[in-house]
Amino acid sequence: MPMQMGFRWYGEGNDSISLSDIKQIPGVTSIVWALHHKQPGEVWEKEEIAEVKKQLDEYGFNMDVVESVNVHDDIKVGLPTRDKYIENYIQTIRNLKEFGVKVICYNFMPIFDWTRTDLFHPVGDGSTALYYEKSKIHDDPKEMAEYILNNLNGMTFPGWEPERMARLDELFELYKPVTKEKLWENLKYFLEAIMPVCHECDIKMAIHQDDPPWDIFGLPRLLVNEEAIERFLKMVDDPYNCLTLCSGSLGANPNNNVADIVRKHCDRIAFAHIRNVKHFDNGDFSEASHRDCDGDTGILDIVKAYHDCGYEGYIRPDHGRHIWGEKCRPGYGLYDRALGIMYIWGIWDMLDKLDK
Ligand SMILES: [Mn+2]
Repeated sequence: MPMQMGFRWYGEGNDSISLSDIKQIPGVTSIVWALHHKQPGEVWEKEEIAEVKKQLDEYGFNMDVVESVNVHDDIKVGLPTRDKYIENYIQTIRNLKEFGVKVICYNFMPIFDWTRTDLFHPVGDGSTALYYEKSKIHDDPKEMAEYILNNLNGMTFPGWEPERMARLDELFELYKPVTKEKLWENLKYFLEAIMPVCHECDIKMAIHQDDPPWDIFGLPRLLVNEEAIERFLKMVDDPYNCLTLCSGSLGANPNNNVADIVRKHCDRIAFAHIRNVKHFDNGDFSEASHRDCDGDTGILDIVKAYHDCGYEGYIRPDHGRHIWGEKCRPGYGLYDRALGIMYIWGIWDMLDKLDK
Protein backbone atom coordinates (compact mmCIF):
# COMPACT_ATOMS: atom_id res chain seq x y z
CA MET A 1 0.00 0.00 0.00
CA PRO A 2 1.38 3.44 -0.86
CA MET A 3 0.97 6.50 1.32
CA GLN A 4 -2.61 7.77 1.42
CA MET A 5 -3.14 11.22 -0.08
CA GLY A 6 -5.40 13.70 1.66
CA PHE A 7 -6.63 17.24 1.08
CA ARG A 8 -7.72 19.62 3.82
CA TRP A 9 -11.26 20.86 3.44
CA TYR A 10 -13.07 23.31 5.74
CA GLY A 11 -16.56 22.04 5.11
CA GLU A 12 -19.72 22.88 3.23
CA GLY A 13 -20.31 26.65 3.19
CA ASN A 14 -16.97 27.26 4.92
CA ASP A 15 -14.57 26.68 2.02
CA SER A 16 -14.20 28.19 -1.45
CA ILE A 17 -13.35 24.72 -2.76
CA SER A 18 -15.92 22.01 -3.45
CA LEU A 19 -15.58 18.27 -2.96
CA SER A 20 -16.18 17.94 -6.69
CA ASP A 21 -13.06 20.10 -7.30
CA ILE A 22 -11.02 17.91 -4.97
CA LYS A 23 -12.27 14.73 -6.61
CA GLN A 24 -10.59 15.85 -9.84
CA ILE A 25 -7.11 15.98 -8.28
CA PRO A 26 -5.44 12.63 -9.02
CA GLY A 27 -5.06 10.15 -6.19
CA VAL A 28 -6.82 11.95 -3.33
CA THR A 29 -8.65 9.44 -1.10
CA SER A 30 -8.95 11.22 2.25
CA ILE A 31 -10.61 14.48 3.12
CA VAL A 32 -8.84 16.01 6.08
CA TRP A 33 -11.79 17.54 7.86
CA ALA A 34 -13.06 19.05 11.12
CA LEU A 35 -16.18 20.48 12.68
CA HIS A 36 -15.03 24.06 12.40
CA HIS A 37 -17.95 25.56 14.30
CA LYS A 38 -16.89 23.75 17.47
CA GLN A 39 -15.08 25.60 20.23
CA PRO A 40 -12.11 23.89 21.89
CA GLY A 41 -13.44 21.69 24.70
CA GLU A 42 -16.85 20.94 23.18
CA VAL A 43 -17.94 17.38 22.43
CA TRP A 44 -18.32 16.57 18.74
CA GLU A 45 -21.74 14.98 18.50
CA LYS A 46 -22.45 11.93 16.35
CA GLU A 47 -25.20 13.67 14.37
CA GLU A 48 -22.77 16.42 13.38
CA ILE A 49 -20.11 13.94 12.32
CA ALA A 50 -22.71 11.91 10.38
CA GLU A 51 -23.57 15.04 8.39
CA VAL A 52 -19.98 15.36 7.14
CA LYS A 53 -19.75 11.63 6.47
CA LYS A 54 -22.78 11.85 4.22
CA GLN A 55 -21.17 14.64 2.19
CA LEU A 56 -17.87 12.75 1.82
CA ASP A 57 -19.56 9.43 0.98
CA GLU A 58 -21.16 11.01 -2.05
CA TYR A 59 -17.69 11.42 -3.57
CA GLY A 60 -16.15 8.23 -2.19
CA PHE A 61 -13.78 10.03 0.17
CA ASN A 62 -12.91 8.60 3.59
CA MET A 63 -12.89 10.69 6.78
CA ASP A 64 -9.93 8.86 8.38
CA VAL A 65 -8.05 12.01 9.39
CA VAL A 66 -9.41 14.85 11.50
CA GLU A 67 -7.52 18.13 11.65
CA SER A 68 -7.94 19.41 14.25
CA VAL A 69 -9.70 18.52 17.47
CA ASN A 70 -8.41 21.54 19.38
CA VAL A 71 -7.28 21.21 22.97
CA HIS A 72 -8.91 23.53 25.52
CA ASP A 73 -6.67 26.15 27.14
CA ASP A 74 -7.48 24.81 30.63
CA ILE A 75 -5.75 21.53 29.65
CA LYS A 76 -2.68 23.38 28.34
CA VAL A 77 -2.54 25.63 31.41
CA GLY A 78 -3.22 22.71 33.76
CA LEU A 79 -6.21 24.13 35.63
CA PRO A 80 -8.33 21.88 37.88
CA THR A 81 -11.13 22.19 35.29
CA ARG A 82 -8.96 20.34 32.76
CA ASP A 83 -10.39 16.95 33.77
CA LYS A 84 -13.82 17.98 32.58
CA TYR A 85 -12.41 19.00 29.19
CA ILE A 86 -10.38 15.79 28.98
CA GLU A 87 -13.62 13.86 29.55
CA ASN A 88 -15.15 15.78 26.66
CA TYR A 89 -12.14 15.02 24.48
CA ILE A 90 -12.49 11.33 25.30
CA GLN A 91 -16.16 11.43 24.35
CA THR A 92 -15.22 13.05 21.04
CA ILE A 93 -12.68 10.27 20.39
CA ARG A 94 -15.35 7.64 21.07
CA ASN A 95 -17.80 9.40 18.75
CA LEU A 96 -15.20 9.70 15.98
CA LYS A 97 -14.45 6.00 16.27
CA GLU A 98 -18.03 5.20 15.25
CA PHE A 99 -17.25 6.75 11.85
CA GLY A 100 -13.95 4.97 11.29
CA VAL A 101 -11.64 7.89 12.10
CA LYS A 102 -8.02 6.66 12.43
CA VAL A 103 -5.95 9.77 13.16
CA ILE A 104 -6.55 12.94 15.16
CA CYS A 105 -4.19 15.79 14.35
CA TYR A 106 -3.91 18.40 17.13
CA ASN A 107 -1.39 20.84 18.53
CA PHE A 108 -0.33 22.07 21.95
CA MET A 109 0.57 25.66 21.07
CA PRO A 110 -0.31 28.22 23.75
CA ILE A 111 -2.90 30.82 22.68
CA PHE A 112 -1.86 31.17 19.04
CA ASP A 113 -1.90 28.57 16.32
CA TRP A 114 0.46 29.10 13.37
CA THR A 115 1.63 32.71 13.07
CA ARG A 116 2.52 34.80 10.01
CA THR A 117 2.98 38.56 9.61
CA ASP A 118 1.70 38.72 6.02
CA LEU A 119 -0.92 36.39 4.58
CA PHE A 120 -0.61 37.57 0.97
CA HIS A 121 3.04 38.44 0.41
CA PRO A 122 4.12 38.84 -3.24
CA VAL A 123 6.34 35.96 -4.31
CA GLY A 124 7.64 37.86 -7.36
CA ASP A 125 5.90 35.91 -10.12
CA GLY A 126 2.42 37.37 -9.63
CA SER A 127 1.44 34.90 -6.91
CA THR A 128 1.31 35.54 -3.16
CA ALA A 129 2.17 33.38 -0.16
CA LEU A 130 2.17 33.35 3.63
CA TYR A 131 5.17 35.24 4.99
CA TYR A 132 6.93 35.70 8.32
CA GLU A 133 8.83 38.89 9.02
CA LYS A 134 10.80 38.37 12.20
CA SER A 135 11.05 42.04 13.19
CA LYS A 136 7.26 42.44 13.15
CA ILE A 137 6.70 39.87 15.89
CA HIS A 138 7.97 42.16 18.66
CA ASP A 139 4.78 44.14 18.20
CA ASP A 140 1.60 43.85 20.18
CA PRO A 141 0.07 40.36 19.80
CA LYS A 142 -3.35 42.02 19.69
CA GLU A 143 -2.41 43.90 16.54
CA MET A 144 -1.30 40.58 15.10
CA ALA A 145 -4.58 38.87 15.99
CA GLU A 146 -6.57 41.74 14.53
CA TYR A 147 -4.61 41.60 11.27
CA ILE A 148 -5.16 37.85 10.94
CA LEU A 149 -8.87 38.06 11.75
CA ASN A 150 -9.37 40.86 9.23
CA ASN A 151 -7.73 38.91 6.42
CA LEU A 152 -9.58 35.64 6.50
CA ASN A 153 -12.05 36.69 3.80
CA GLY A 154 -14.87 36.27 6.28
CA MET A 155 -13.99 32.64 7.03
CA THR A 156 -13.07 31.05 10.33
CA PHE A 157 -9.60 29.79 11.06
CA PRO A 158 -8.83 27.07 13.62
CA GLY A 159 -6.77 28.41 16.51
CA TRP A 160 -7.78 31.98 15.67
CA GLU A 161 -11.38 31.85 16.85
CA PRO A 162 -12.65 35.44 17.26
CA GLU A 163 -14.15 34.43 20.62
CA ARG A 164 -10.71 33.45 21.90
CA MET A 165 -8.95 36.42 20.35
CA ALA A 166 -11.36 38.77 22.12
CA ARG A 167 -10.07 37.33 25.41
CA LEU A 168 -6.35 37.79 24.67
CA ASP A 169 -5.55 39.75 27.86
CA GLU A 170 -7.22 37.10 29.95
CA LEU A 171 -5.44 34.30 28.08
CA PHE A 172 -2.01 35.89 28.50
CA GLU A 173 -2.73 36.26 32.22
CA LEU A 174 -3.76 32.60 32.38
CA TYR A 175 -0.52 31.43 30.73
CA LYS A 176 1.75 33.60 32.91
CA PRO A 177 2.68 30.82 35.38
CA VAL A 178 3.07 28.23 32.61
CA THR A 179 6.77 27.64 32.06
CA LYS A 180 8.04 25.39 29.30
CA GLU A 181 8.50 22.52 31.80
CA LYS A 182 4.99 23.01 33.12
CA LEU A 183 3.62 22.88 29.58
CA TRP A 184 5.46 19.57 28.99
CA GLU A 185 3.91 18.19 32.18
CA ASN A 186 0.44 19.29 31.12
CA LEU A 187 0.88 17.68 27.72
CA LYS A 188 1.95 14.43 29.41
CA TYR A 189 -1.03 14.53 31.75
CA PHE A 190 -3.40 14.99 28.81
CA LEU A 191 -1.88 12.18 26.73
CA GLU A 192 -1.69 9.68 29.58
CA ALA A 193 -5.34 10.32 30.32
CA ILE A 194 -6.48 9.61 26.76
CA MET A 195 -4.09 6.85 25.61
CA PRO A 196 -6.24 3.94 26.92
CA VAL A 197 -9.20 5.24 24.94
CA CYS A 198 -7.04 5.67 21.83
CA HIS A 199 -6.06 1.99 22.10
CA GLU A 200 -9.65 0.94 22.61
CA CYS A 201 -10.83 3.03 19.64
CA ASP A 202 -7.76 2.38 17.45
CA ILE A 203 -7.27 6.12 16.93
CA LYS A 204 -3.80 7.66 16.83
CA MET A 205 -3.15 11.05 18.37
CA ALA A 206 -0.79 12.93 16.03
CA ILE A 207 0.69 16.16 17.37
CA HIS A 208 1.55 18.96 14.96
CA GLN A 209 4.76 20.89 15.55
CA ASP A 210 4.73 24.50 16.66
CA ASP A 211 4.72 27.01 13.86
CA PRO A 212 7.05 28.87 13.79
CA PRO A 213 9.26 26.50 15.80
CA TRP A 214 10.40 28.96 18.47
CA ASP A 215 8.89 30.94 21.37
CA ILE A 216 6.79 33.93 20.35
CA PHE A 217 5.31 36.79 22.40
CA GLY A 218 7.03 35.27 25.45
CA LEU A 219 4.94 32.11 25.16
CA PRO A 220 6.72 28.74 25.39
CA ARG A 221 6.65 26.43 22.38
CA LEU A 222 7.43 22.73 22.79
CA LEU A 223 7.60 20.83 19.48
CA VAL A 224 10.34 22.79 17.75
CA ASN A 225 13.14 20.39 16.74
CA GLU A 226 14.37 16.80 16.66
CA GLU A 227 15.41 16.84 20.32
CA ALA A 228 11.93 17.96 21.39
CA ILE A 229 10.29 15.36 19.16
CA GLU A 230 12.41 12.63 20.78
CA ARG A 231 11.50 13.88 24.22
CA PHE A 232 7.84 13.88 23.25
CA LEU A 233 7.86 10.33 21.87
CA LYS A 234 9.75 8.96 24.90
CA MET A 235 7.65 10.90 27.40
CA VAL A 236 4.59 8.87 26.41
CA ASP A 237 6.13 5.87 24.68
CA ASP A 238 3.02 4.45 23.10
CA PRO A 239 2.32 3.50 19.46
CA TYR A 240 -0.83 5.64 19.63
CA ASN A 241 1.18 8.70 20.65
CA CYS A 242 2.26 9.87 17.20
CA LEU A 243 3.30 12.83 15.09
CA THR A 244 1.77 14.91 12.37
CA LEU A 245 5.18 15.68 10.95
CA CYS A 246 4.99 19.10 9.31
CA SER A 247 7.96 19.76 7.05
CA GLY A 248 6.95 23.40 6.72
CA SER A 249 6.70 24.15 10.43
CA LEU A 250 10.01 22.49 11.24
CA GLY A 251 11.54 23.81 8.03
CA ALA A 252 11.11 27.39 9.23
CA ASN A 253 14.27 26.73 11.26
CA PRO A 254 17.09 25.94 8.80
CA ASN A 255 18.81 23.80 11.45
CA ASN A 256 16.02 21.22 11.34
CA ASN A 257 16.63 18.30 9.00
CA VAL A 258 13.14 16.91 8.37
CA ALA A 259 14.29 13.95 6.25
CA ASP A 260 16.45 12.75 9.18
CA ILE A 261 13.45 12.95 11.51
CA VAL A 262 11.35 10.93 9.04
CA ARG A 263 14.00 8.19 8.87
CA LYS A 264 14.36 8.03 12.65
CA HIS A 265 10.70 8.10 13.63
CA CYS A 266 8.78 6.83 10.62
CA ASP A 267 6.89 4.27 12.74
CA ARG A 268 5.47 7.08 14.88
CA ILE A 269 4.40 9.37 12.03
CA ALA A 270 0.68 8.97 11.45
CA PHE A 271 0.22 11.97 9.22
CA ALA A 272 2.63 13.99 7.07
CA HIS A 273 2.33 17.62 6.00
CA ILE A 274 4.50 18.49 3.01
CA ARG A 275 5.40 22.14 2.54
CA ASN A 276 8.39 24.09 1.25
CA VAL A 277 9.82 27.20 2.90
CA LYS A 278 12.30 29.73 1.55
CA HIS A 279 14.65 31.43 4.02
CA PHE A 280 16.14 34.89 3.95
CA ASP A 281 19.39 35.91 5.66
CA ASN A 282 17.66 38.17 8.18
CA GLY A 283 15.52 35.31 9.57
CA ASP A 284 12.39 36.06 7.56
CA PHE A 285 10.81 33.25 5.60
CA SER A 286 8.25 32.82 2.86
CA GLU A 287 6.21 29.78 1.98
CA ALA A 288 7.08 28.44 -1.45
CA SER A 289 5.85 26.07 -4.13
CA HIS A 290 6.39 22.38 -3.45
CA ARG A 291 9.17 22.19 -6.04
CA ASP A 292 12.41 21.35 -4.24
CA CYS A 293 14.50 24.17 -5.72
CA ASP A 294 11.91 26.86 -4.87
CA GLY A 295 12.67 26.56 -1.15
CA ASP A 296 15.14 25.22 1.41
CA THR A 297 13.18 22.43 3.09
CA GLY A 298 14.50 19.55 0.99
CA ILE A 299 11.22 18.22 -0.39
CA LEU A 300 12.93 15.59 -2.56
CA ASP A 301 14.90 14.19 0.40
CA ILE A 302 11.81 14.20 2.61
CA VAL A 303 9.55 12.38 0.15
CA LYS A 304 12.36 9.91 -0.57
CA ALA A 305 12.75 9.30 3.17
CA TYR A 306 9.04 8.44 3.44
CA HIS A 307 9.32 6.17 0.40
CA ASP A 308 12.43 4.41 1.74
CA CYS A 309 10.61 3.76 5.04
CA GLY A 310 7.67 2.21 3.20
CA TYR A 311 5.39 4.88 4.66
CA GLU A 312 1.73 3.84 4.48
CA GLY A 313 0.29 6.66 6.55
CA TYR A 314 -1.64 9.75 5.51
CA ILE A 315 -0.03 12.68 3.76
CA ARG A 316 -1.22 16.00 2.42
CA PRO A 317 0.20 19.09 0.80
CA ASP A 318 0.22 21.68 3.58
CA HIS A 319 -0.23 25.28 2.51
CA GLY A 320 -0.05 26.52 -1.04
CA ARG A 321 0.54 29.90 -2.64
CA HIS A 322 -2.37 31.89 -4.01
CA ILE A 323 -2.10 31.64 -7.78
CA TRP A 324 -4.06 32.41 -10.95
CA GLY A 325 -6.10 35.06 -9.15
CA GLU A 326 -7.81 32.56 -6.87
CA LYS A 327 -9.79 34.04 -3.96
CA CYS A 328 -9.42 31.64 -1.09
CA ARG A 329 -8.63 31.05 2.52
CA PRO A 330 -4.97 32.09 3.14
CA GLY A 331 -2.70 29.15 2.32
CA TYR A 332 -5.59 26.87 1.37
CA GLY A 333 -6.37 27.50 -2.26
CA LEU A 334 -7.12 24.74 -4.74
CA TYR A 335 -4.56 25.28 -7.48
CA ASP A 336 -1.20 25.39 -5.77
CA ARG A 337 -2.05 22.56 -3.40
CA ALA A 338 -3.16 20.47 -6.38
CA LEU A 339 0.18 21.22 -8.07
CA GLY A 340 1.86 20.15 -4.83
CA ILE A 341 0.05 16.83 -4.89
CA MET A 342 1.15 16.17 -8.44
CA TYR A 343 4.75 16.98 -7.49
CA ILE A 344 4.61 14.56 -4.55
CA TRP A 345 3.04 11.84 -6.70
CA GLY A 346 5.66 12.48 -9.37
CA ILE A 347 8.47 11.78 -6.93
CA TRP A 348 6.66 8.83 -5.36
CA ASP A 349 5.67 7.08 -8.58
CA MET A 350 9.16 7.42 -10.00
CA LEU A 351 10.69 5.96 -6.84
CA ASP A 352 8.22 3.07 -7.07
CA LYS A 353 9.23 2.46 -10.66
CA LEU A 354 12.95 2.54 -9.85
CA ASP A 355 12.35 -0.05 -7.10
CA LYS A 356 10.87 -2.53 -9.55
MN1 LIG B 1 1.35 21.78 8.89
